Amino acid sequence: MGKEEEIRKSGMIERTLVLLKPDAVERGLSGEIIKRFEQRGLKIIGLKMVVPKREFVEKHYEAHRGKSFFKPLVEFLTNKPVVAMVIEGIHAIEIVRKMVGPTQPSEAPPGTIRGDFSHVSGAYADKFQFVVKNLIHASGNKEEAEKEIALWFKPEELCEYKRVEDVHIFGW
Ligand code: FUP
Repeated sequence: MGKEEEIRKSGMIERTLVLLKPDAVERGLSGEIIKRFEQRGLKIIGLKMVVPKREFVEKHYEAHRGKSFFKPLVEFLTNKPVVAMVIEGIHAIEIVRKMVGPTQPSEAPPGTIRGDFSHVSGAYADKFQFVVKNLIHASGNKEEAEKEIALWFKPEELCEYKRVEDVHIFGW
């Protein structure tokens, strides 16, 4: 077995789904956010802009069905531009979540994507029945990542290629 094959078999090279939600796209932040993942050395292996239909958004957020924010949340993503991507890297699921920051932007530390580009609080959103506009979605764990990648991307939409950093990841 080659070294890369052995490393991939360990499960440490993960894939995660990231969505730049309509507030990120409409604020022109897509490039800035994508840049952060690229400069961290994470590999973008799938990337597209989509305008999802209601049923599709409901499927994505199925786990939140029945919660008070479900309807405004689904509404917010329905028929609006979303940039979807699949990111690959060592422990990518946890690393991307750390880069994204906590759900409530008001709690998100500077340096995180939510903490640098948004500030709305959960209390504010709840009081006026808004969805918390926090720019970005990232899969929470391996099971979620697998399900979400399969929902948003066909296998042939994912590209395998080498980044120059791969020599440091799979080599030496
Ligand atoms: P996250 O994993 O950080 O994206 O957050 P969740 O999966 O818990 O929530 C999904 C989305 O629902 C959030 F991005 C914003 C919205 N939400 C609210 O509007 N109000 C809440 O109290 C919780 C979540």
